[in-house]
Order: sequence, then C-alpha cells, then structure tokens
Amino acid sequence: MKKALITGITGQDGAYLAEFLLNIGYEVHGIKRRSSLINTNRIDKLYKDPHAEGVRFKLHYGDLSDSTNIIRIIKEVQPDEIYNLGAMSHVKVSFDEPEYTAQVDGIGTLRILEAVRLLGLTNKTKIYQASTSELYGLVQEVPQRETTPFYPRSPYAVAKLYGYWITVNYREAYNMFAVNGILFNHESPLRGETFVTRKITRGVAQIALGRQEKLYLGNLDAKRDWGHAKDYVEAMWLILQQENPEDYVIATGITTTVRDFVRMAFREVGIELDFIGEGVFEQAIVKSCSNPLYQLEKGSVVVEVDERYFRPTEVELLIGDPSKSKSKLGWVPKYDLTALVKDMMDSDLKIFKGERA
Ligand code: NDP
Ligand code: GDR
Repeated sequence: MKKALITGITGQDGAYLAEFLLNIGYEVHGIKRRSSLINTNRIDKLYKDPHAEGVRFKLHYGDLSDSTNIIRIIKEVQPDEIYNLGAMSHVKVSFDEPEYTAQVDGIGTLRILEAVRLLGLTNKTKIYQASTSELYGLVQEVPQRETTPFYPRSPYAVAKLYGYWITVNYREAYNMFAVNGILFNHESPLRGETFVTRKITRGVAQIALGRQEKLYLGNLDAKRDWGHAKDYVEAMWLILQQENPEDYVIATGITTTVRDFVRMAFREVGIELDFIGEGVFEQAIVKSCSNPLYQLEKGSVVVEVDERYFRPTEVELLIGDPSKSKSKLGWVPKYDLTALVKDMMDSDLKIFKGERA
C-alpha cells in the first residue's frame, strides 16, 4: 500500500486530495496545525477512530515553520509521496504578513526537501510542490506556459518563487523526484471564504435569501483562469506518477473577469445584473429577477466596489496553457466554469438555508 503525506491537509486541496488518494487505496497521513478551535471541518468525513482496525487516514500535529517536527513526521511515516500543499495562501494577506509568508511558503518547502535528503529518502520519496500561476504576475506572455518567465507581484508569489526554484534545484542537485505543479486558480464549495469566488457565492446566496443587502468587492477587472479543485488534485497525483520528474502547468485555458464571475453567480439564482459607474464608483444593480423565491427589487444595488480590497500590486491577467498536461499526463478536467459556479452556488444556498453544515 502506498503512503502519502500531505501538508495543508485541512485546506481546500488537502481535503480533496486526501479523499482522492484514500479512494484509490493509499494510506494517507496529514500534517495539521494546532489551533485553539477545531480546524478539521473539511476532512471530518474522512476521519476514523485511530483505535479501529485498518485505518488508512492519520493526522499528525506539525507546522511548516518548524524543521524538527517535519523531520520527525517524515521519519515516522516514510512516505512514498509528499504533497506540500501547506501555505499562507492568501495573496492580499501576504502583504500584511510578508515575513511569515516567506518562512512558511518559501523556507517551508526547503524544510521538506532537506528532511527527505537528510533522512536518506531521496530514492524513495517523491515530492510535489504546490506552485502557482501567481509566479507569472506581471504579464510577460499569454497564455502562460511552463517556459513563460516569472514576475511575481506579492510577498506570497515571491515566497512561492523560492519554493519553485528550490524544488528544481534539489531535483537537479540530488537527483530527487521533486516537481512543481504550476496550478492556476481552482475553486470549489470548500474554498476559503475570503477568496473572491467563495466570497461571491456566499454573498449571492445571502442576498438572494434576503439576509444581506450588498456585497463589497475589490478589482472587478482582474481576470483569472478558474477550474475546479476536484479536477486539479487529480493532476497533482498524475504528476507524481510520471516516469520523469517534470513541472506542469494545470489550467483550463479560459480566462474570465471577476465581474463576469459575479454575473454568473447571480444568474444561478435567476437574477440579471447591470453594471454602472467606473472604478471605485462601479456598482451592480438588479436588472431583473425571474425567480419568485427571491424578492429582489429592480434597481437595487447588490455589489459595490470597496478599495480596501485592492492590492498594492495586482496580477491583472492569468490564462494558462494546459497543452503539456493534456498531452503528457492525459489530464482532462470534468468541470467547466459554469459547472463550477453551479456547484458552489448550490452548496452555499444549502448552507444558508440550513440544509447543510
Ligand atoms: P488553503 O488556504 O485552503 O489551505 C492551506 C493549508 O495550509 C491549510 O491546511 C492550512 O492550515 C495550512 N497551513 C497554513 N500555514 C501553515 C503552516 N505554517 N504550517 C503547516 N500548514 C500550514 O489553500 P488551498 O488548499 O487552496 O491551496 C493549497 C496549496 O496550493 C497552497 O500552497 C496554495 O498556495 C497553493 N495553490 C493554490 C491554488 C488555488 O487556486 N487554490 C492555486 C495554486 C497554488 P489551517 O487549516 O490550519 O489554516
Ligand atoms: P488570487 O485569488 O489572489 O488569484 O490567489 P483571490 O480569489 O484572492 O483573488 C482573485 C482576484 O480577485 C480580485 N478581487 C478580490 N479578491 C478577494 N480575495 N476579495 C475581494 O473582495 C476581491 N475583489 C476582487 C483580486 O484582486 C484578484 O485579482 C489565489 C490563491 O488561492 C493563491 O494561493 C493561489 O496561488 C492563486 O489563487 C493561484
């Protein structure tokens, strides 16, 4: 039975990846941080009493800022595969916590690689590094592919740039199977609530149900290549199953503005919008509401721009070229953007109607 170790198992991707790996027969170990409140909501359904027989899902306390626990856990688990998904993953927050972000997202990656090397596991343990389309930052080329030059635009992206290159360096220096998945934005009903897509789907659900008047957002012009996290964790696994260690872009190849994502989410509940005004004065108002369940008056303002959500340096356009992952990995995503928005809206409506925890 193959053993996988996942850092960031309590996050969006960690939860989907753990479920996927358990379904294909892996023993899955995860590193979770100690917190004053329980932070395992996303993986609670995978949890089994460790006293029971044949349990294949195990959690260990740890933190990417502490090499000693990383070494101890890797020594204990002796994993065949490590998925390094743990990170301070919020771009805007990284401007407020730049040093911590560098410690965890940058040096944290080194801690994993070095632990595997020091423990003599270079021939056994394959390492997946969660790299990101944020590395491309300021547009150098579109669509962005494996060979596109990087130009990071946030402390988060700069930290991830270190993670990217230290992974490449350990691969070349020590002949390790250490690889980067350069994943473009991927979302789901499990997405953190302060990332823009989930903020929108939660906001739309609450507005439709009459519990909230408006949604405040930042840059509506930003363009992202959005896919579904369920599809993207399968790509992570495929990358580690290849004969040769190589880096891959995982993306849909289609880009959409934040404004259009808002439009699509409202459309899911039968509400059409008009956008009026420009820049910080832009607003979305209700043009029509065809769903009798939701009593929204024509002309009411449902979205406003608030400059507090602007970033000191923004990434305006991301669009990935998934040709290599399609041809070499045979990766085929099942969700398009419409299906993603529907999945997220259905889930958030259920949550706010009290039909789902
Ligand atoms: P989330 O923010 O949902 O999850 C991040 C995970 O990292 C959580 O489990 C979190 O723990 C954990 N974590 C945070 N700080 C530490 C630390 N100091 N030590 C150990 N663990 C820590 O992110 P996603 O699941 O969306 O993303 C997974 C990875 O992929 C991240 O590295 C992210 O940067 C990267 N990525 C994500 C993309 C996306 O669109 N989702 C695209 C490209 C890359 P806790 O639950 O306790 O906070
Ligand atoms: P991103 O995701 O920065 O691309 O990083 P996020 O959803 O935070 O922002 C996407 C775009 O939307 C704009 N935006 C807003 N963003 C947030 N969070 N809140 C708002 O109110 C808002 N209004 C507009 C942003 O300015 C931005 O342009 C995500 C993370 O998962 C990273 O960890 C990952 O590496 C990248 O995706 C790929």
